Amino acid sequence: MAEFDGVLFSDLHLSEATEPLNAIFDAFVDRVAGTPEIACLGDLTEYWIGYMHLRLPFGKYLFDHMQRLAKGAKRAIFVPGNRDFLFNGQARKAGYEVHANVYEGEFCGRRVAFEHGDRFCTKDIDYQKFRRWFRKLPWGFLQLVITEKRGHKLAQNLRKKSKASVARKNVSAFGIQPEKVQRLVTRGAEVVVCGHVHSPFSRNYAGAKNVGRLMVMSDWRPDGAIVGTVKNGEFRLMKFDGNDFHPFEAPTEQNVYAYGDIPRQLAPLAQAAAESETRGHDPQAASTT
Ligand SMILES: [Mn+2]
Repeated sequence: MAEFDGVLFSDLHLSEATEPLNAIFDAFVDRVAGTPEIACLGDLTEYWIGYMHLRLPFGKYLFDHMQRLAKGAKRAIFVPGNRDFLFNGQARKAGYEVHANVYEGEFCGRRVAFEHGDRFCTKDIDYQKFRRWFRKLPWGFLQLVITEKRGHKLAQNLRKKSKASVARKNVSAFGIQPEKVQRLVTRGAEVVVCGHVHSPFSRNYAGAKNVGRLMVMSDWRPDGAIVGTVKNGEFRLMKFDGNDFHPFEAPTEQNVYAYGDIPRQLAPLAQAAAESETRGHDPQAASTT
């Protein structure tokens, strides 16, 4: 019997160059294949150029793993991030129901809303503009006319630019803002799960008449990932370290998340350090925060 009733994960950022993470993903798939309900909430890959990616050994590897997870499940959900929404077609083929922005519905017997999380970061204006522009491009057409080689090059260049902007981010200005989470809770979500900000935390948000819990998963790192698990209707953030699932005491506020588990008392220090580093390197960031 499966260890959990449901499993959720996001922000793996896998590529052929991320061997330690791919090894953790191998172990993860071995461990959770057969789980009845599965949800991948985006940024599965560092970048994805569409069906042509399947010609690479890495593309095939990824597709096979995702398919194995979906095959063992009665419900498999894929909500893409900005790096992998061109995977949507492949996700459908692999057995996932694809929700472009949000899945609102039932999961493991609870009313849930699952998103990648970028739409919650409403103060991140540059990113929101980029997202709208990027998603509106005629990708179906571009995939037909751009050669495979040019596709990889183009996607890699876009990634380099976006990495530079991620390095500048600080939590208060670019993190999750409450309004859109509250709206989902008002519409009935008991549990809201997302990724995107790479900083795991969990807290309650009040809707009109009800309260819902937001759970934010981490990105994948060489020491493991904070993922979501469900057992008997109870959603939990847990750490998968490449072997086992461990309890994870999630902070209640969004913070900078360093390698390993940061004890709660140290989290504000980690944030202050990250922010002063940002200010030191980027005079523009100092003037806007
Ligand atoms: Mn991500």
